[in-house]
Amino acid sequence: PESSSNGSKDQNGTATGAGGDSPDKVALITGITGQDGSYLAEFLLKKDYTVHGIIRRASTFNTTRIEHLYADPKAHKGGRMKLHYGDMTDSSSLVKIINMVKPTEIYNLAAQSHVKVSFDLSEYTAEVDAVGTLRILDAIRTCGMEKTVKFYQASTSELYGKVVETPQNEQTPFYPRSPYACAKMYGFWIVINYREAYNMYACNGILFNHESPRRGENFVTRKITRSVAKIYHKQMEYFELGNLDSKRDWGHASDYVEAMWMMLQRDSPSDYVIATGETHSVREFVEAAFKHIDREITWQGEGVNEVGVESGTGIVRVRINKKYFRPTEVDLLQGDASKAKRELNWTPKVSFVELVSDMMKADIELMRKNPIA
Ligand code: NDP
Ligand code: GDR
Repeated sequence: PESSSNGSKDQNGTATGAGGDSPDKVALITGITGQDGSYLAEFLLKKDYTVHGIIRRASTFNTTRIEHLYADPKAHKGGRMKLHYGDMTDSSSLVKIINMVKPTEIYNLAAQSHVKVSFDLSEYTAEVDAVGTLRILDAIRTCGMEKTVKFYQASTSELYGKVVETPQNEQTPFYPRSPYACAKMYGFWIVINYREAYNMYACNGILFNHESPRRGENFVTRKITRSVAKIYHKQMEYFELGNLDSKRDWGHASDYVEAMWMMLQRDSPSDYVIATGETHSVREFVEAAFKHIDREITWQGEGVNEVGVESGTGIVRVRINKKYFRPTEVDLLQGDASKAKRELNWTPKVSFVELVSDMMKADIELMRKNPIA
């Protein structure tokens, strides 16, 4: 990572990026080191943006997901991706960075994004996900850029929480079911409030779950594909999960970052559901992952005692552990993205089976190269 002195400026103080690119396309991404941040950075660099990312200080490297962009000499020194230390809990860092890089678009992806962890870190989650969103909106105003910056907020299908109706669309009432969802609910409304109060171009993307080989290891899809890949290589015998019955509308992250960008390319801002429209249970995801390695799983027992047994061998591959259950669960998510189709011409390209297959292939390869990953 570079210090916050990167990003050259022209004589008017406009950030041009060290590569001297068009000042029209300068993106700032919070959460650039996360799953979505890495795909979005890649996408925007291909579109000739200068991309600035905010990273937080960690005791180990936290830039693994963007290393391939960073290591490219064309995208690193003298290139179009620049990293700056900052934090969503530190207003002054946000003001300094925005003032220096003069972004035309800001993508606010930074968050404590784990729903189960938010029950343990509820106050911190609110600091980052709720007040952090307010901080960055205020930083834009402090820099006098509220009329020029376009702002994307990473809102979430977790806002729907307890099922009121399916499929869920932009009109479906919210009923958040975790400290994470409550914090994101504040983020959602403060974005709308600033849009209405200050005429800012600010959008909420209500994104349903999206996954990829870069998904964090403790989200359920990646936990499953990593574990099944290890079982495939005989590095592991079984793994543990929580609630198998919750249903999610799972898409591919690479499709979803494109929708974020599309939301900021219109004449006027709005909020959009981004989803595939299909829903599958965690159990179905497990079955699809085993199917990818030509094994079948049958389920025995009831509820928390349920175990997944590999057919023909009798060996237990999946155990249920209560510790992975949440105090309050979101049972069923299924999105209706027809507004995004109509107004943005966005549709998902990757199917559920292709998603599972992409993640399985990547994890089989990862575990082959590095059995202790
Ligand atoms: P990740 O957890 O993979 O990435 C989160 C990013 O936020 C990381 O870069 C992380 O940094 C950064 N971050 C966390 N805390 C802070 C902080 N205090 N200050 C600065 N940066 C911080 O999430 P995803 O990429 O999956 O999701 C991106 C966003 O979209 C999140 O806001 C998430 O809540 C939201 N979302 C995600 C969905 C999904 O299915 N993936 C669906 C709907 C919404 P570090 O790398 O150092 O940890
Ligand atoms: P979610 O994703 O809570 O939907 O939030 P996650 O993958 O954590 O859980 C999905 C469902 O799987 C069940 N589950 C387990 N979950 C985890 N993490 N680990 C397990 O062992 C396990 N066993 C069963 C969960 O109970 C849940 O029902 C994600 C995040 O990316 C959020 O930031 C984002 O806002 C939403 O998606 C949309």
